[in-house]
Amino acid sequence: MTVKTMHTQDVKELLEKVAGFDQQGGNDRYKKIIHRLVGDVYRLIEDFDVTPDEFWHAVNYVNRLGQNGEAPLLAPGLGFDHYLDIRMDAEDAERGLTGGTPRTIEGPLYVAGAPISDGYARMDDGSEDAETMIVTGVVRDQNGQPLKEAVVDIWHANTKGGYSYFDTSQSEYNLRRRIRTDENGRYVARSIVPSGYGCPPEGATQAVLNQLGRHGNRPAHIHYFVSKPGYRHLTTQINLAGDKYVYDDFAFATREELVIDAERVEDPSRAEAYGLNGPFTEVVFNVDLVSTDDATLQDRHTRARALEGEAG
Ligand code: MBD
Ligand code: FE
Repeated sequence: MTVKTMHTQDVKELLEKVAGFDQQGGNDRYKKIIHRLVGDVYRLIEDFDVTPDEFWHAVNYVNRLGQNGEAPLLAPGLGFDHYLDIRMDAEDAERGLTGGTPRTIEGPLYVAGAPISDGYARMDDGSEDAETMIVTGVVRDQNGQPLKEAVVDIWHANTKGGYSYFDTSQSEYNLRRRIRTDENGRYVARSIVPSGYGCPPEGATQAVLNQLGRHGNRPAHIHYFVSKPGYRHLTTQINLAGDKYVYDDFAFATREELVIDAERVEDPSRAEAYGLNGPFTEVVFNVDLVSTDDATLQDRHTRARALEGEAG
């Protein structure tokens, strides 16, 4: 059927009441956004002739998405996180805040309050028999000068693509550390080479991706928050070159400057320099921060994160 009712006075009045336009209380911006959002969905129902069966299926889907805690996983799959990055890049350009290491999405799996140390940290708890990885680099300003005491907050998955805290089989803060750069701006992390991430196959996010003919995989990657007072907070990630999903990430986080070669090192003297006694994989990622006086740009955005405001 092709009935059209959106233009009627009934629907117009319904939408205005839904959005609280006839009420004194509440929040004006909120009202306008709800009016637009609900109106757009009504219009979608009309334009696609959505049946009641389809509508209630969708309502039930939203319920299941929340029950699984997957709303922040569906968001990057639908490109929202990357879209916000595109907007922030454009805003930075408008402010003249150009250059520096590019941002990319945070993702849903950060946990606040990881152990912090100076210069060096071992990130893995030794429980996995995995390739040792050294991740190292220098944090610099726009002129290439090293920045000491920048905080490099790193998190990544284990060899099964799982993240500690969310994967309760892992120890507390496994593969999560904060490292303050040394006098020379350097950080060194000893860890294990991560695997890529795949959305839970039976989950609500993968259910949508299946309908779109898409997979739910991410390449092997390492997340970074890098900050220092006086500089723009950087949220980014690196992808390990060669992974089959590097240019086919379901979360759209890949950027060319953030695809990093992982080098297999067999030279014993280079192993020894890191206190290792066998071959390892070395990943070098230097980070360039952009200076700003704007305090609001120096911290990560507020969002609900595990243990935010609880742990040290
Ligand atoms: C991840 O590890 C991730 O980084 C994102 C963006 C989404 C799902 C899992
Ligand atoms: Fe991730």
